Amino acid sequence: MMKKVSLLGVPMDLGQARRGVDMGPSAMRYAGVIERLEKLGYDVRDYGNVVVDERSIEEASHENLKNLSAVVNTSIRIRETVQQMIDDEAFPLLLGGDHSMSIGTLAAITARHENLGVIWYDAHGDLNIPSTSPTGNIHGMPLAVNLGLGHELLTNIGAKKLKPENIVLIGSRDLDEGERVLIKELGIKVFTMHEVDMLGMATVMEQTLQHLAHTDGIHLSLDLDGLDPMECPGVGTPVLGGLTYRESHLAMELLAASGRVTSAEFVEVNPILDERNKTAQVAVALIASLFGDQLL
Ligand code: Z70
Ligand code: MN
Ligand code: MN
Ligand code: MN
Repeated sequence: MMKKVSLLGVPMDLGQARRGVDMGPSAMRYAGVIERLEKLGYDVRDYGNVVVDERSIEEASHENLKNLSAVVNTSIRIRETVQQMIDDEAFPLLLGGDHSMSIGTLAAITARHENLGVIWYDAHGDLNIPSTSPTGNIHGMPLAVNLGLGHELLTNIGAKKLKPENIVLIGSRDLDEGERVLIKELGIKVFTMHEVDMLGMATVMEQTLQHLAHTDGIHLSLDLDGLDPMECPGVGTPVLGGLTYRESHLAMELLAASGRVTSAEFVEVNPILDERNKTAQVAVALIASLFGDQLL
């Protein structure tokens, strides 16, 4: 892995209804993310927080897309900053913020790769389009947007699209009907909780890396609600039966050992719903493992 890490906070809460997830980046900073990375020998450049548009009441739900223009404007700013990080040859690490931020992150990263791979570590598929979304929440749509599906104001943010065969979902356990149809139609690789239980995390990661062996870099998009709410209560949409802290550490360690991950984002930390910053602490511990921290 590169020795230069660039950090960007995305205090974004526009992609879903619950307030507080905009404080996620502060919570992870407070939990010592920069210190952990520096201790591991990385040169950390902190870009601070991206400017996030205010919610406006007029456009509360335009075509089943809540806060559409605010998300679009913010995504473009995220894209611009991540492009700078890549030009600077640093590893982009983003802290969120709700998962709609991935629209901007991936817009920048896919453009700079021929064949980007993506690991979506999440209880959800985030593969809704406006016509299938049960909520109109854009944080349920970013992966679809990056496949080129959805409102064109969103799909136009990135010039290049992800390839369905370059995506692996891990930890899925709350998929909407439209998302299931899309997963089958596009043949996206998914390790639901059923597969994680059957195979064990070591095999899941081995098969994930095999599936993405042909890609020229891997982006890890880790939604903290992929973990079990017992260990990560500070998320907006907790779903029972999630990945454990230990499984997630193992996943990060195996990714670190592979040397294949070229960018990452840790999202959906909501300190208001958390217990003593536990979820942010888990996020920072997982970040340390992803960057090569070892037990011995
Ligand atoms: C649901 C929807 C979602 C994240 C929840 C939930 C989506 N499928 N995404 N938390 N990160 O509203 O589309
Ligand atoms: Mn998500
Ligand atoms: Mn989720
Ligand atoms: Mn959520």
